[in-house]
Amino acid sequence: NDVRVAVVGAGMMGADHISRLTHRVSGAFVSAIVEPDAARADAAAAKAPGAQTFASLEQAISADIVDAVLIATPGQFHEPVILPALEANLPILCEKPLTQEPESSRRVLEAEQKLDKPHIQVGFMRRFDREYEQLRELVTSNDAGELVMLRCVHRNPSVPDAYHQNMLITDSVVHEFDVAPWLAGSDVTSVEVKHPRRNSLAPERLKEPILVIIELANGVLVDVEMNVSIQFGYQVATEAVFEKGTARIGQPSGLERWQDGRVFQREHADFTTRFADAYDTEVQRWVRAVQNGTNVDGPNAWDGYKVALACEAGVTALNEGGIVQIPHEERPAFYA
Ligand code: ISE
Repeated sequence: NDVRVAVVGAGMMGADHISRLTHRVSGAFVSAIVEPDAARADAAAAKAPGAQTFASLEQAISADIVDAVLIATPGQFHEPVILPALEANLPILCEKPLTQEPESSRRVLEAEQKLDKPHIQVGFMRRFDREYEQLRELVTSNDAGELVMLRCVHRNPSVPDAYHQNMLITDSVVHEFDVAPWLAGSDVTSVEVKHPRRNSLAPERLKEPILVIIELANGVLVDVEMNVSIQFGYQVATEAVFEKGTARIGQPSGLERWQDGRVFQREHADFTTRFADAYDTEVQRWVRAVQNGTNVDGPNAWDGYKVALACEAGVTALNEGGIVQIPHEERPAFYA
């Protein structure tokens, strides 16, 4: 049977997932759109045949039309939606981050562990990007020797008005806090933030770009240039340094054009196109996992909690300076 998905939040990411579930993912459809902004809810429902709109998830659950929940609200609104979904025993795909602080993530873990198995997958879509997968295979194979460093650039052309300074960490570097340990097979142990000259084109409230230095338990060092006012386009790229060579992912691809004394190629404008295939794969695999009862096929709530710990250290490093350590925590058997 097709999975009846309630999508919570019909903003940029919610609308993108509604379109994906309606047109590109098989085995599921959008049965409910939960969105307090009625105009936005109606606009989204018009594009998803069979979807009803609700002001709260509880109402959609009471209508008995929900098998699984996809949460695409901003991070600070995740916990109040996750908890009733868990209470109703529903599988959840929660957009990143799980929650914004370790404390609320711990409440989520506690509620989830009352169930028979993990129900939450966290939407770290980079793990489903073909090139990230290839890089991970290269690390695991040891073909180029041991991994030594990851040099990451994470560049946005601009950010919305609601984006504030700490979001450089909690909304953006959050991705590197998930994907770097996944690539390297080792946990984050410390975070440091350096400030280069400020980009005068950044909104007044932001002091950026920043350079984030992340240490992993196995000695791999990760540096992230986090830049959200770089104007030219959306770019997420990594150079991996190994003992016997290097590898790069995230380079521009497609048509190259030579004209008027210049060579050029198109760059992405935002993450919905840069990671379109990764999102498709992520949601399709999640739907399959819901159908076969495993619920999760990707990063789980424990991974989300670890990222929340790294973000907390990252925010301290951003605002207070210094190298901020992250204490090790053992993964519970429930999340093995
Ligand atoms: C946004 O929320 C994302 O998740 C994007 O992947 C990231 O590049 C951007 O900086 C965030 O604001």
